[in-house]
Amino acid sequence: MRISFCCTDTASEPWLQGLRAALPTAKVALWEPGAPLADYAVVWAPPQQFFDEQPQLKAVFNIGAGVDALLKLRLPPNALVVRLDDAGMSVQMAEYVCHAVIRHFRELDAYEADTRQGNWSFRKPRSRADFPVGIMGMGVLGERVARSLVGFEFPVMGWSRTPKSVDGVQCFAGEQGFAEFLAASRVLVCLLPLTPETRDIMNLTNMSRLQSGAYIINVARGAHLVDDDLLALLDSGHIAGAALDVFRTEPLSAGHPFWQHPKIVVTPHTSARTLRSESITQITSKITAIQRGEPVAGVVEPSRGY
Ligand code: NDP
Ligand code: OXD
Repeated sequence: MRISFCCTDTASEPWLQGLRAALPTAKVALWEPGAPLADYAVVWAPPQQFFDEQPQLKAVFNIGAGVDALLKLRLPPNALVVRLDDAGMSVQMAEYVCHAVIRHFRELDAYEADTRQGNWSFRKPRSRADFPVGIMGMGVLGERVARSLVGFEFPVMGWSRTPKSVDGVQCFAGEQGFAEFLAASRVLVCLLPLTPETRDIMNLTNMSRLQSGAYIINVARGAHLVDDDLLALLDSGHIAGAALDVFRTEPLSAGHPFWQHPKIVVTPHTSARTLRSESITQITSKITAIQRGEPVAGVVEPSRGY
C-alpha cells in the first residue's frame, strides 16, 4: 500500500515518521511531481497538480475539519474525502469559546484595565439569563461547545441544517428556525462549514436580529462574516464586541481595522489546532478499516459541501 503526503505549510518529516510507525508495511512518501501512484493521500491545501497526477486514489484524508478549500479542487472521481473527526479539536474549541464567552460576560478585560491602573473596584454581577448563547453549526465541534457552555449554566441554543436533540440545548433547524434562533441569541458563535449557503451568513440583516449588546465569536471561516457589517454594528452599539479567530485573508492583512479595534479580540486561527499524534492515529485506523472494507466516520459529502 502506498500513502502520499502532500500538505502545504506543514513540517512533513514528523508526519511521515508517524504514519510509517503506525502502518509499518505501507510505503509512505512525501509527494513530488511525477511520484508513483498511491492508494491513499494525506493532504492539506494540495495543488491541483497533485490530484491531476493521482486520479486512482481510494481515499483522501484532510488534516483539518474544514474541507472548503479542498472541495474547490477537481478531486479523484472515486476517492472518499475524509475530514478529521474531532481528533482532539473539540476540547480545544470548547476551551476557546467558553473562554471568550466568560471573558465577555465577566467583563474580565475591563477588570484587567482597572487593575493595571491600580484600581480595586467592582462591577455589578451580570445575569447569565441575559447572555443566551446561540451556536450556528451543531456538528462535531458545535455540539461539544454547546455541552460545555451548558456546564457553565448559560442558556444555550443550537442551529443546524437537520434537527438535533441535545440535553440542555434549545435546538433550531433550517431556514425556518433561523430568525427565531437569532432573536433568542445575544452571543453568536459560528461553527458552520463554509459552503455557498453559509458564506456571508453573519451580515447586517442577520446580526441585526441578535439581541442588543450582542457578542460575535467566529471560529469557523473568515468568509462567514461580512467585515464591514460587523464594524457598522459595533459603531452603532448593537454589537458590543467580537472574538475573531478566522479571517477572509489569513494572515489578517496589515492595516485591517480589526487589528486595533478596541472591541475586537483577534487570534491567529488557533482556536482548535490539528494535533499530529491524534490525527495520525485516526487516519491510519481509518485506512486499516477501509482496507478491510469497513465504513469510516467523517466522510465528506461533496454535494452538500461538508
Ligand atoms: P461538522 O461538519 O461536524 O458540523 C457542521 C455543522 O454545521 C452541522 O451541525 C451541520 O448541520 C451545520 N450546517 C452545515 N450547513 C448548514 C446550513 N446551511 N444551515 C445550518 N446548519 C448547517 O463540522 P465541525 O463541527 O467538525 O467543524 C465546523 C467548522 O469549524 C469546520 O468546517 C471548519 O471550517 C471550522 N474549524 C475551525 C477551526 C479553527 O481553528 N478555527 C478548527 C477546526 C474547524 P447538520 O448537523 O444538520 O449536518
Ligand atoms: C480546520 C482548521 O478546518 O484548522 O481543521 O481550520
